[in-house]
Order: sequence, then C-alpha cells, then structure tokens
Amino acid sequence: MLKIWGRLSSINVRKVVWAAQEAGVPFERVDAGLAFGIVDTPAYRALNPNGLVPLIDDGGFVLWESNAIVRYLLARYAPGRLYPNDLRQRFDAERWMDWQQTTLNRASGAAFVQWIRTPPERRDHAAIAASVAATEPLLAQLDTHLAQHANMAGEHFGMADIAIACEIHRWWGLPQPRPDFPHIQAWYRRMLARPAATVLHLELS
Ligand SMILES: N[C@@H](CCC(=O)N[C@@H](CS)C(=O)NCC(=O)O)C(=O)O
Repeated sequence: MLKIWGRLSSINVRKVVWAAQEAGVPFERVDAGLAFGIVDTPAYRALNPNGLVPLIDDGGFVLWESNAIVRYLLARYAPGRLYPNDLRQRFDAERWMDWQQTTLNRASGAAFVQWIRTPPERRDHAAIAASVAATEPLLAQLDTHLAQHANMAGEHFGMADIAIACEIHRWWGLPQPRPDFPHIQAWYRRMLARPAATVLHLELS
C-alpha cells in the first residue's frame, strides 16, 4: 500500500494527501516532522536525505518533493483524468505547479510562519508586511487568470488546482485582512466542495 510520511500541518503534505484522495488510491499516512520527529532518524534520512516531509513509498518506489509526488500519483493512478495526456495541456498545468513552488510559496511563507508558528511577543510585523506586499500582486494575477478560466489549467480540475488551492487555504487562514479576490473566492469555493479535498477544512497549525 502507498505510504505517506508527513504531518497534516504541512502544506506540502496536504497536497500529497489530497492528490492521493482525488486519485482514489488507498494509503497509510505516518505523522512525521516537527514535534512528531522521525525525519532525523537514519532510517528516514536514508529515504529522504533532506530530512523533510512529505515522503512516499509506493511499492518500493521512494519519492520526495511534494509537487513531484503529486505529479507521480496523478500520472500513475489518474492518467488522462487528473494528469493530462495531451502535452500542451500537461505543461499548462506544470507551469502553475512550478509557479506555486517558486513564486507564490516563496512570497507567502513568511506571513504564515510569523502568524502561525511564532509566539506573539516574537512576531515580526515588518516581515508580515513584506510577505503581504509580495503576495497580494500574485493573488491579483491569479484572480485575473481565474476570471477567464474555470480551473487553473484546461477545462478540468487537475494537479495545478491542488497545489494552488493549498496555498489559498493557508493564506485565507491567516488572521489578517485581505482585498476581495472574487474569482479566486469562487474557484476556491468549488475546491472546498470536492469530497477529496478534506485537507482544505483543516485549521492551520
Ligand atoms: N520543496 C519541498 C519542501 C519540503 C518542506 O519544506 N517540508 C517542510 C514542511 S512544509 C518540512 O519538512 N519541515 C520540517 C519538518 O516538518 O520537520 C517539498 O515541496 O516537498
């Protein structure tokens, strides 16, 4: 059976769990990372020398890097449905997967860490302001995209929706005001309604 290591408080683990649930592949998940430990053990490091979550073992095939895992699970268990066969459709989605990792996540991460993982007396409000200033133009860009597209890439729900919706879940959960992004909000409501998207209903921690 597919085995997933990682705590559900990790955005990257949430992507993988949601992808597995969308693909309908049964899995066992082991809490790992932060207070759960495991990631520093020699056995874990032998599988993932980064000492990070998520990590999967699918019948002896070991893989780390969340977006690579999402791609793999959907390509293996939902080809054509959640992982496009058509090359151009696939890379339309791939581009948004990369944008999530390299651009949106990089901009938004500091505000999450400060609000959720930092005690109030040590909270760096300048770091939060910088993160908001970097993230809001990206959300405006996303809102424009979603004004013209029902999903992140192509006509159908797919891997890019998973990666981006997990970012929106984390950003929406921060205790700070935000501008109205009507098209993101409408799309995100559809994401929340997906039965497999249980991770979007978790509280941030
Ligand atoms: N690029 C990696 C980043 C992995 C990563 O930074 N994971 C974090 C959680 S989101 C982690 O393992 N933190 C340390 C821990 O949980 O012990 C991926 O997407 O999988």
